Amino acid sequence: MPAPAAPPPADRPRRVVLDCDPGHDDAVAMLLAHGSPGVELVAVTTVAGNQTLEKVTRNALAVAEVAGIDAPVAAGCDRPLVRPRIVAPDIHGESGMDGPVLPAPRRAVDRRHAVDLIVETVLAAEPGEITLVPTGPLTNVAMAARKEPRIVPRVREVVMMGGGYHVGNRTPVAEFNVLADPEAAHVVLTEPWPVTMVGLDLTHQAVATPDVRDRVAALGTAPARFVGDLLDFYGTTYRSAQGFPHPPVHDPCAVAYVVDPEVMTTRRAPLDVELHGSLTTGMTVADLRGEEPGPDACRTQVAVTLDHARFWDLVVDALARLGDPA
Ligand SMILES: [Ca+2]
Repeated sequence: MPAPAAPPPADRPRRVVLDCDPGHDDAVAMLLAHGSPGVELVAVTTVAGNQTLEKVTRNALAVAEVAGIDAPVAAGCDRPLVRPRIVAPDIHGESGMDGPVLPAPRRAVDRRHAVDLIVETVLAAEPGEITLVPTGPLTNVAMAARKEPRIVPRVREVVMMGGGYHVGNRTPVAEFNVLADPEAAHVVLTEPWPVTMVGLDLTHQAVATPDVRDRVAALGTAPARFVGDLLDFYGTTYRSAQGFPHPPVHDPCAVAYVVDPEVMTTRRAPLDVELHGSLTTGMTVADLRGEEPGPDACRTQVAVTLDHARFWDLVVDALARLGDPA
């Protein structure tokens, strides 16, 4: 197994490609990445997931408009590698991002396919410079690794929102992003790059409590109002569809780990995904037996415990920094 590439100097922003399916929580992830001084959002790529590729790409462009994001937005795979497409209107609505009025994007989607943009971005950067943050099904990232294997040792790490080692949401044991394309998740988890799986065990701690909602509302800016409108809709569907009193805001947790690794604890564990179960397809399986392996023995880890206050401080601070870009 090749050694992970040397990390870039700590004083340089972490360069991130966000591969997403907006998606209410994907939108917050985009805003957190763009508003965090420690991160440079170099590209946004989209993948079919919460809704069709056409809808989630439109949503990504709308979020870019709200936040003044100039990074290219490229559309990727419109379906999983092997299985029929599933979408999540029960949580995200017919548009994939129901709730706020979406601004008409003034800019066009990038002409490149998302998979090509990921490959080009990683190959153009120094080894160890680019971090991939997938917050949707893993189709694009798996395709990129298969299309151009030279990216694998050049990626600093993959920090994915998906899976869970004790719990599912779409089924009792499977999380939506992994269940939507488990073969792609298998590729991503078994390539020899470092992977941090920010799964439901962690993200179910990232609930948008009323005090958080008040802090966002108090900012009074257009991006903050946009987030408030997102959380209004998302909170309602999460209550009715999943029985949560306050909604867990999954995707920005993965970005938060890149911004500030101290925001959560992690544990190293071998990881893979079930592809053949009659009850358990899409279940991510972490081997948590025995002593925690060291980084040389195991390049995958799972996120365990979130510092709730520190996480929401990162989100609110990022939103405050965005101001009113429109
Ligand atoms: Ca997502």
